[in-house]
Amino acid sequence: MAKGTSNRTVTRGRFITFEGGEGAGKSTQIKLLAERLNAARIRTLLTREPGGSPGAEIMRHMILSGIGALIGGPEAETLLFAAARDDHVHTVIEPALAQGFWVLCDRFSDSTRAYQGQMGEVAPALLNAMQRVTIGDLKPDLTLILDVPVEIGVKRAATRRGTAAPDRFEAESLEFHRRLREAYRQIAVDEPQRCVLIDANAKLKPVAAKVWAAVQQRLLSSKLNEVQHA
Ligand code: Z5A
Repeated sequence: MAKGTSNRTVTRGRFITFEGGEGAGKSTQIKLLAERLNAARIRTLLTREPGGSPGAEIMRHMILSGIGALIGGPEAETLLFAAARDDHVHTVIEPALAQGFWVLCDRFSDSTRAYQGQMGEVAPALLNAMQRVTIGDLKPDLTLILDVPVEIGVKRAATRRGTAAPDRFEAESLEFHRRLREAYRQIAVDEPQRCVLIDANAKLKPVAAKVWAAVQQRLLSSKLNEVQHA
């Protein structure tokens, strides 16, 4: 072995995604989880979609301006989200996981399923093809779906936005957000091994406690085993 190099193998990190409708508290809770994991000496990378890499952040501005919906409807938006995700996965998420970081991502492929698939009625064939190209076999180890009544989520988001104009998705109707909530709840029912539905209609601390309990139960018990057997 060359001088200065180590034969220590790096255990691949875990991939956790946060999903849910508008104002559910994803961005707030993901930061709290990162703090808790860091305190437990687990190296984390906090990222988001659309965006998360320099190239994808440029695309984020385009997408949220509504240009995709304007030029080609939900199919065009699907292609834009896919292009941003491809860059994000290959330049940020995969390298970080390989280096042992736990990657926490604010929205990921379930958002495409819910927004473009269920709400935009984009054909499953297109969604599946885009998924194959962008993420291949990459699958979150855990997806936390934050669930709040639509009126509450929309109100929280409006308070946060203040006097700024709503973006492409924030401007949708209450009925849109109701159907979106159902789409997410269905994902949780369809994939119970990967997803945990979190009742996020509570103050910050109780929601954070539920998030932490899910992470401990689903991922940290096996991590402790790894440490004990190392
Ligand atoms: N999109 C898509 O269509 N397809 C895709 O594949 C992907 C995304 C990846 C990105 O929006 C949009 O892109 C998104 C879906 C679409 N559309 N929408 N809407 P974004 O990144 O700009 O924002 P977001 O992800 O939608 O965030 P959000 O839903 O609006 O918010 P949140 O992250 O869930 O909530 P928050 O920012 O943590 O909290 C909102 C406010 O509530 C804030 O002032 C907090 O202080 C407050 N808050 C949070 N928790 C609580 C509790 N527990 N009690 C009281 N107040 C709280």
